[in-house]
Amino acid sequence: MIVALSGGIGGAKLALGLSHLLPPDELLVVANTGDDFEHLGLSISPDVDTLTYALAGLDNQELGWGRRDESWAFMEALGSIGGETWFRLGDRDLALHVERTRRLRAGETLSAITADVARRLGVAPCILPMSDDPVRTRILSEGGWIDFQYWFVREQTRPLVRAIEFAGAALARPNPVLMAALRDRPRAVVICPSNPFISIEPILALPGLREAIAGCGAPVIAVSPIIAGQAVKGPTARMFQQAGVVPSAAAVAARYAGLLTHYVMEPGDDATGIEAAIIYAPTLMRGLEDKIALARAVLAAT
Ligand code: FO1
Repeated sequence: MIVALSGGIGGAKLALGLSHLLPPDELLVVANTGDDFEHLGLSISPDVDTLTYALAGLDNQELGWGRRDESWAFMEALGSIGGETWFRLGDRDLALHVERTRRLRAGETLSAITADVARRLGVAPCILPMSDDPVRTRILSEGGWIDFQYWFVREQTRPLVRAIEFAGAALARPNPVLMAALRDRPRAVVICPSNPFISIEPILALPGLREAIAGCGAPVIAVSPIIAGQAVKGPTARMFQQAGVVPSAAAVAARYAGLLTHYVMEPGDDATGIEAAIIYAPTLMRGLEDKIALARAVLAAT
């Protein structure tokens, strides 16, 4: 079993590559749920959905989130009556949100709903929320603590990040399916090229998870989301700068200190100080071929 820890866009790309090389029952993709929130009365799970849509071939590649061939009648109608439109839910995406919210309220777990939706959309590998208990990433900026999506989407990541917390993580139970997979000695644990601060560290903050990964006896292979000091997408590089650290592949590896056996990074990037076997491979994933090639480089270390 390959256990892949993932946030949204970058992680979903590698997960798709891995899904082309592995039998479905040998890939477990663990989704960050720290980005989840309640909005317009709906339960939103962005990273779970980005993974689901990507593995179903339904993802919106321009936006990097939501569904392809989307229409926005609901948002337009909502705006016309004065509703909140800063967080955009497309009409087709809305169906998933309405249905997930209904099922959660009826007492089903996020894991069960995610698995059922994925199956209905034709996704074969398992997409697993990191926990069925609520964990909420919160950002401390000049104005105080705000919920992640308010910082990420409404404020467009502009407020300076002073601290990050994963509210609820200390009491959340890591997904038992994930813990069982780690106990069963997986073929490898893959840390996808996602933002370490806000996509991977909420997963690693779950009680016992770091220890379970470090002790699982398998290679732990991270892929750098930084190329030549720049993030492929999103605020990763700026978050390092705000923490007083020069953004680099090595700076990302340092966030995973003590966990990694292998580190996949862009040819030409500086590996000085990284305590893991270095695998140089192209990490920019434009088309499907790039995603599969990177997945192949990752699996070659196992
Ligand atoms: N990101 C945006 O930048 N703007 C949006 O309006 C937005 C809506 C949205 C709706 C559903 C969903 O699953 C994701 C959505 N995202 C949006 C992406 C999301 O905020 C982030 O990409 C992740 O939380 C970070 O991984």
